[in-house]
Amino acid sequence: MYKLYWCRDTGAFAPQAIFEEAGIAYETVPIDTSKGEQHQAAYLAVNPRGQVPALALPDGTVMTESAAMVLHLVDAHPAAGLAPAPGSPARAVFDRWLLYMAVDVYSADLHVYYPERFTDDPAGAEAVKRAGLAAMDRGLTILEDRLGESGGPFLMGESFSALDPYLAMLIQWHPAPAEVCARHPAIGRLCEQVRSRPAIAPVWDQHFG
Ligand SMILES: N[C@@H](CCC(=O)N[C@@H](CS)C(=O)NCC(=O)O)C(=O)O
Repeated sequence: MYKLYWCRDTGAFAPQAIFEEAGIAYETVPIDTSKGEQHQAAYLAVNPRGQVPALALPDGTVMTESAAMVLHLVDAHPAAGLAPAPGSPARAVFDRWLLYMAVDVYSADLHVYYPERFTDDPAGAEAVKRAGLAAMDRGLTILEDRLGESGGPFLMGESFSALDPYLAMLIQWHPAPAEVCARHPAIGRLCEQVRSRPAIAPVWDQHFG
């Protein structure tokens, strides 16, 4: 069985949303980041970077990186229909937006959450945070434009995919998610669609409720 090293309000939401949507059996191993458990030896043996999530596959292989987990799970469980077929042009589009969100927007958010990690000048932390927020806002504008181009309501157009919970998760980490949704109505509609999906709603409450 899959084993998801888990904490509420973290990137563990992305693989967990896939497990629930696809009806895949998994167990969670709680790692309380508010207590610093991600930096304790037992967890560092799983993920030396001290970040949540981590995912142990049924054969024991351990993965880190939420976007890599998404790619692995959608390919390992194609019947769930959460991504276009590998190698197809639509899949290139899917990969593009998943990587954009993980590399650009998730990273920008980490600058907002942990500004002191990105400067050796204690007086510079506020500036790092502002720059992270500005980068996040630029990224969200690009994603709103993508929803316009796809025709929505989802990042892949009419089809819900594993991209959509990933974007909705990033929005919840913005310091002002309601303002983001008001400023970017297509993103607001997408968040509502994700939040209200029967399989995802309980996971949403666990993480963001
Ligand atoms: N690139 C990683 C980032 C993981 C990450 O930064 N996780 C945050 C929670 S969302 C974390 O573990 N924070 C605790 C810490 O860094 O000390 C991924 O996509 O999985």
